[in-house]
Amino acid sequence: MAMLSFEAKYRVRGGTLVGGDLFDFWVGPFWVGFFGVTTFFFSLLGVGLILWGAALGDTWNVWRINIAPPDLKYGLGLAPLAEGGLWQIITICAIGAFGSWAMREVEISRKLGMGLHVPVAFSMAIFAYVTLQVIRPVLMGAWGHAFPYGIFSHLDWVSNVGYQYLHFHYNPAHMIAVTFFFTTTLALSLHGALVLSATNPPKGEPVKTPEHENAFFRDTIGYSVGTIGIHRLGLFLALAAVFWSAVCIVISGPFWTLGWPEWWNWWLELPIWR
Ligand code: 07D
Ligand code: 07D
Ligand code: U10
Repeated sequence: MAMLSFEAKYRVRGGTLVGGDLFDFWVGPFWVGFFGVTTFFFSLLGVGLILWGAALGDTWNVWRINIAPPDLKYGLGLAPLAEGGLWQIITICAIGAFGSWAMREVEISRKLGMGLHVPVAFSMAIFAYVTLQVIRPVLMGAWGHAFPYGIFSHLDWVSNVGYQYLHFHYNPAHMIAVTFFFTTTLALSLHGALVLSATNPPKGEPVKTPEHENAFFRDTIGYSVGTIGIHRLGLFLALAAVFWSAVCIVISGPFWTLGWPEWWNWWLELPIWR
């Protein structure tokens, strides 16, 4: 495996939280670490169990493979392997693998003397997943409320749960989440376009600087958030999108059981209309 010229400088020991020097080595381009081993273990076991679940099912069509959570009658108990038990162990493996991956990012950040922004960001995705698969089902009293593992089947779950609340677009936290997702893509496209426009001037012209970038937005909208600011904003927008997603689903069921359009009755019931 060829090493990039600068890699040797950064391939130094240290930064580990668990295992000391024991797992402090590289395999090809990948740094291993204690949490690399646990990621590897949980991923392999999880994928193996998914294959087992697929073998028990009635299709090898990748779009239609489905490993469902236990029936609601099992509540928060353990289910037989073929009736949701596999789903339960796969979920443990998934949380183990995602958590290990985040911890591996922490160790690598420490090794390189960097901030923990990347693992913090990934933790927000894990939080959304745990909200869907653990927090909400526990609040509702059954693992059967979680989503199934399958490409089309998880889409069916989203649609069915959406329609259980009549019109999920009326969920106010879903509105906030969707707006943050849209704003994230707007911000990234503006940033990508601005940087490329500054670094790719017409032939013969010098490459432009952040001063030009600032000036472009000051001329256009009267304000520039700045070169570090746009990255802070991007991270905030993306994390807020996922945070509000978790909120929108955890309130559906545990805290609001009617259709979401009815939530807006508070508006009609304001005393000012009386
Ligand atoms: C581009 C980084 C790479 C990651 C990829 C995903 C697997 C699954 C497993 C066959 C942006 C790898 C996929 C390992 C294979 C089996 C058992 C990330 C990038 C390429 N979804 N979802 C997809 C997951 C949920 C929803 C695609 C995962 C919720 C809708 C892919 C999770 C809800 C649509 C996928 C998860 C939901 C999708 C593309 C976990 C609300 C689509 C994902 C662990 C969040 C789209 C057929 C992508 C699609 C799609 C994976 C959860 C809704 C299969 C791993 C329950 C509406 N989801 N999803 O690019 O085409 O992500 O579906 O939580 O339209 Mg989903
Ligand atoms: C959960 C993914 C976590 C992933 C992890 C990593 C691997 C490794 C390996 C590639 C959260 C996995 C990694 C497996 C891969 C390799 C090597 C991310 C997660 C940890 N909706 N809706 C959302 C929109 C409607 C409904 C969120 C839009 C309908 C329900 C987002 C529309 C109805 C739920 C969103 C729309 C409905 C949601 C999803 C438009 C259906 C949820 C993003 C334009 C009839 C879900 C927490 C997210 C949610 C959710 C957007 C329409 C129902 C805000 C834009 C009206 C039931 N919807 N939706 O959460 O909040 O990502 O989940 O119509 O549960 Mg919605
Ligand atoms: C950004 C940026 C920026 C950059 C950038 C980027 C953001 C300005 C400077 C980065 C962005 C990009 C490159 C753009 C593209 C990225 C995306 C679109 C995001 C999505 C990414 C993907 C889809 C790629 C996903 C790929 C992955 C996750 C890699 C897959 C990895 C593996 C299969 C290996 C994982 C490694 C592990 C688990 C750790 C180490 C393990 C090994 C090496 C394996 C060997 C194992 C061992 C030695 C341990 C032994 C294991 C044991 C004993 C357990 C076994 C147990 C059993 C029971 C078997 O802003 O700046 O530029 O570039």
